[in-house]
Amino acid sequence: MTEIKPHAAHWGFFDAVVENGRLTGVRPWAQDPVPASLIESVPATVHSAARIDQPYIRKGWLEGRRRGHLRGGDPFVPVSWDKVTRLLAEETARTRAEHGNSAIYGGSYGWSSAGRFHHAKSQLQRFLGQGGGYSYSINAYSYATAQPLMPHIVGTNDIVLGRMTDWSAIAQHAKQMLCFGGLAAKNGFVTSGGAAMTYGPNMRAAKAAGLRLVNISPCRGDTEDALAAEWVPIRPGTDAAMILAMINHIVTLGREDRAFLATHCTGWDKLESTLAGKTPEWAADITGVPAATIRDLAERCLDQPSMLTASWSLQRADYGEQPYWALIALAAALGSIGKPGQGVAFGYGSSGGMGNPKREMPSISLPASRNPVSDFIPVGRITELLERPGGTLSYNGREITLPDIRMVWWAGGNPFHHHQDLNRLLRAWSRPETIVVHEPWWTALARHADIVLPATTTLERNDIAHSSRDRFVRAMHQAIRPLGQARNDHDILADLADAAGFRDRFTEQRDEGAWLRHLYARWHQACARVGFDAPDFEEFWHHGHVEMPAIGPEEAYTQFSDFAKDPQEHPLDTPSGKVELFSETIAGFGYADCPGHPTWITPREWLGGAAADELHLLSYQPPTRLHSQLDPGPIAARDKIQGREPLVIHPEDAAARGVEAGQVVRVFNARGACLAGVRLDDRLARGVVLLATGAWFDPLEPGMPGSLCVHGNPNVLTADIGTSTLSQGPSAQSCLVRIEPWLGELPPVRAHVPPAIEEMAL
Ligand SMILES: Nc1nc2c(c(=O)[nH]1)N[C@H]1C(S)=C(S)[C@@H](COP(=O)(O)OP(=O)(O)OC[C@H]3O[C@@H](n4cnc5c(=O)[nH]c(N)nc54)[C@H](O)[C@@H]3O)O[C@H]1N2
Ligand SMILES: Nc1nc2c(c(=O)[nH]1)N[C@H]1C(S)=C(S)[C@@H](COP(=O)(O)OP(=O)(O)OC[C@H]3O[C@@H](n4cnc5c(=O)[nH]c(N)nc54)[C@H](O)[C@@H]3O)O[C@H]1N2
Ligand SMILES: [Mo]
Repeated sequence: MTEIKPHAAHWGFFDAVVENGRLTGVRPWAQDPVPASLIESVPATVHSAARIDQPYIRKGWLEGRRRGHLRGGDPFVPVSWDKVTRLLAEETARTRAEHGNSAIYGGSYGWSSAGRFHHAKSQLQRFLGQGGGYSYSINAYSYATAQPLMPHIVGTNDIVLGRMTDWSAIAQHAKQMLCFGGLAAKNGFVTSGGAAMTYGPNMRAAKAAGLRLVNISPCRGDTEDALAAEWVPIRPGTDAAMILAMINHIVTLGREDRAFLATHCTGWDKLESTLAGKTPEWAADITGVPAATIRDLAERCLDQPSMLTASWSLQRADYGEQPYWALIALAAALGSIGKPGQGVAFGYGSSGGMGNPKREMPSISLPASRNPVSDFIPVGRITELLERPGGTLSYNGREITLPDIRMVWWAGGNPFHHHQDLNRLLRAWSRPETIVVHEPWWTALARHADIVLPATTTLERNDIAHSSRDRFVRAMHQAIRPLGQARNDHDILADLADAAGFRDRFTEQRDEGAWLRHLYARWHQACARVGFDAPDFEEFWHHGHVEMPAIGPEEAYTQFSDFAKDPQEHPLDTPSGKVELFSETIAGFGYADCPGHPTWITPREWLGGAAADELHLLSYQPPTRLHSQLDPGPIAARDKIQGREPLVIHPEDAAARGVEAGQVVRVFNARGACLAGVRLDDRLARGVVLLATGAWFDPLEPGMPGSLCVHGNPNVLTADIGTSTLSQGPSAQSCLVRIEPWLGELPPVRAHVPPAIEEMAL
């Protein structure tokens, strides 16, 4: 019997095809003009050999090899749910009693799944909060540098991740859009919790309305061909220099918008005094962009209504504040901030739904619990947290004391995917006494855990998907029964809450069905308050989705338009109420790596300081997956070269190193090494190589720091250094590597099969 079930993932809405209890296929959601392109990988991933069939405990942990022992090399011992629940409840209570609640790290960063009820991280943090608290993390890997910065400069983070100027406003009013880091089509395959349908159509509509796009990026492919963008190749990590030179040129022409700078900005004089010498010629040497091009672009911005944007990748690099702050300063000098469809905002090309025209509507989420612990880290400082208990860390004007972490608990994220310098993480990972992981798959994180709890995938449970970035709420119907002994994160935690005496507080005495109705009812009421009459739950569940009303072109939103019209009446939420081109607050912190105004700071690793044989590695987001998710699926498999992640390189750079297309190379630097398969692309700037994130970390000798990753995870190569003292963000994109042909025998990729399992009497 064939059944069709409405479903959703971060990679879009789809219908699941189920035959005899097995997920056999997926169909695009009929209403989606751009069918979600990653869904083909869902069935093979759900039924992958890498699924965790039952709970396991690391053998070494059972034998007492805990604090101070490297993880990743031990076999795992199968245990029953009863046993593991009892053991874990005891271990949690012991940790809290002996070391305090802050000794549990529950930051659990990661994307989890699209459903809002079974969102693993939210479930875990609700449980840990109610149980006494946990040390946590703030900010997201995506834009961790921008998050602390923007409130100082423009008083809001909406300019990076919230409601920003709509594409429809850009289409109506702008003639040109400068896109630092491009608008990579593949990034639109993904919208956290949403439909994947808005990204390309919004850009193409703007292009059709006459918008001219300029792709300023090392990679020509960062704008899709249909947009016919002009390509300005630039050296990675140097955008701030180019932008400052554009401002310098505008000042040289005497064409800066003095009135806007006086009424809407503070600190222009100070910034201006630092621009001397930052000429287009100066920037040409740094960026590789000809001075004439820099001048021409600046003049075109003066002559035509322009929108400025930069991808999030620019700030995941050394001193990533600088290009963002400089771009705001450029928009300020043009006087374009808040003019219809003009100004500046970030991330239009970084994820589906950015700048998608829609009305602000209530969202659906699991109610959080209070966390009694106040210890936290900026998210990218996880290794330092483990390395330096009791140490201090400067961050955004404060001194943070790092708690002494004894227990790490992760559900719905994967630091052995997302974190930089995995060999350093591996060493630091030996510090806790106990590491607990909920995972559907034997990911690198599960392999480096002590207590491994098999979680269901979304196909094995009911849920509701929703994103603040599109107009849909989607029903996610359970399609198949849980595989093996997998359980829902909520149920796992409810039993642990039971053991600790707070089941009812955790579950609020609701089961899955009651929770979904409850979350939907709260949303339904909130919608009624803003005048939207949503269908009742039964109708929604039966129909499969709710569509919220679209907005017409006359309602197109321009961010900061009120402020632009009347800065007295509508000041920004900054100390001056204006755009801060010089920030007394930031200057007052006294950080040499982030002074009080945007500037150019030479990156630690970049082509300008590289040896002749070094290459700049950009570990960008994968076209074939969401991060590490779906790596066992056919889309990722087809793209790999001899089973290794492709390394994209300019043909001449490859030839200079004696390597050819299709060959496997060793990519290396002082921090680590991995294998990758060579793919040639002459649409890439010379000296730059691309290796997407997300091939599952597969060390040749598991548990040995420095071991070769045979699969191609770039995070064995990236540096784990905060972007600056201000934001302490991850700086993955500042990374030099060398490559050489791999002449030895090719080691097998074992990432997608379970690790060694050993029975043990308990
Ligand atoms: N070098 C480099 N590194 C990077 C980046 C980069 O550009 N370069 N980008 C960074 C960015 S922007 C991000 S956002 C991060 C992404 O990092 P993550 O969000 O950590 O990556 P994911 O692979 O999405 O990890 C989600 C994990 O949750 C698991 N999971 C899914 N559903 C469930 C569930 O229902 N229950 C449980 N228990 N688990 C579930 C998946 O199996 C997967 O292992 O990576 C960062 N790392
Ligand atoms: N298919 C797919 N889409 C995704 C994701 C995924 O895993 N898969 N992940 C999602 C997530 S969590 C996030 S945070 C976003 C990230 O969104 P982004 O950060 O925008 O994505 P990236 O692919 O890292 O970078 C985009 C482009 O920036 C260019 N670039 C890198 N460094 C520089 C530089 O110094 N200067 C200039 N000018 N250009 C540079 C690279 O050529 C790269 O292709 O993507 C989201 N979209
Ligand atoms: Mo991200």
